[in-house]
Amino acid sequence: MTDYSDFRSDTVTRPTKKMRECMAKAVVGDDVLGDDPTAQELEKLSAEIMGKEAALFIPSGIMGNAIAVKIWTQELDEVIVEERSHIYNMESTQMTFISRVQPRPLPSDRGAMDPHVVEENIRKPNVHIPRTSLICLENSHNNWSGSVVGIENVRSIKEIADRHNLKLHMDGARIFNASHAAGIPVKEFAEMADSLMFCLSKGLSAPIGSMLVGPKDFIDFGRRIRKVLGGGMRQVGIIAAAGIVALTDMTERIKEDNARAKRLAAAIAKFPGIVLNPDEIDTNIIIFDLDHPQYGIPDFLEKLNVQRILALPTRGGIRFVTHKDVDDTDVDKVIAAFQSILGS
Ligand code: TLP
Repeated sequence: MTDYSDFRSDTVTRPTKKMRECMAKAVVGDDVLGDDPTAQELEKLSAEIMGKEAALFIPSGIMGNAIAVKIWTQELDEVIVEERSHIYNMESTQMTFISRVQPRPLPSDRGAMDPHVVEENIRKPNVHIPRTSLICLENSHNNWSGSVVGIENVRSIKEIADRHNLKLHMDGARIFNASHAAGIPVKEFAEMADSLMFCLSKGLSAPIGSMLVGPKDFIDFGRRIRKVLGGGMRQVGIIAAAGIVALTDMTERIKEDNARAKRLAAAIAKFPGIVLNPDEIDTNIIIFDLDHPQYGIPDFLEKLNVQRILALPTRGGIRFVTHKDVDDTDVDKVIAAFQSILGS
């Protein structure tokens, strides 16, 4: 794959040299027994960065979201989710499978649900219907082409949640992308959420892992649920060491991914058959549709593949994601490929 320009996802990023060095040197212990100092350091650092009481290192983003739903809900409950959200569409119904609760998907303006609509959809207590207990938001929003859900929208929804005694969980898989784009510290987004999950394994380039942050009793219970789900990892400091480098060295670099996506979007939007508004690209994800007499999405992806460019078919068309392991040369290669396939 080395000669490919791989824009399928920021999950393809490889660990940095420093990550590998720190992994090799990591002091480890049995984390399930509570004595891996490196995992504990990563959890402490994550909690500090997000301004929360505690944090839990989890193997994947989905497990973090699943633990949060499990803790904040009871069977027979309902969870308000945005209709294109990852938690609703791309987590193989973890919510119903693990927590036995029902999602209530709501429409949005590029990921931002109307607070009034959210409030209208909170169920009134009644024996026939589920109880609403949780609202989930996603920031940045993957399936809305990496859009940022603005802090004012998040704040309004949090106020509603508080007024109705509901919890708010944020899927912040790419919260650092959202934070840079909005010019708002991650802490401010986290403050609006009772719990937040963010990924180390995406733009931050760690090989594995995500973090769940929230109140101490929530995280203590989360640790038990992680174990039950098979996520108790033993000498996990080896991986946590890379996570520490991700948080200390890699968060500022995320700006470059956002900027590169804007440049790429502006260039490819000009080609005939590309349905894309480049002004809507806030962060590192570009989703565009194809309206071309000659090519459907599979043919177009195949043409790109021949030129050693990888992208993903997704809801709404084709997805390109910028990240550490694609640079300006890769972006130029994509623009040249579009030129050769589509003309001008
Ligand atoms: N997203 C992956 C795929 O599932 C599509 C990707 O390549 O973008 N929340 C959001 C918003 C995500 O985008 C993802 C991963 C997750 C949660 C789940 O993270 P993992 O893959 O670590 O379980």
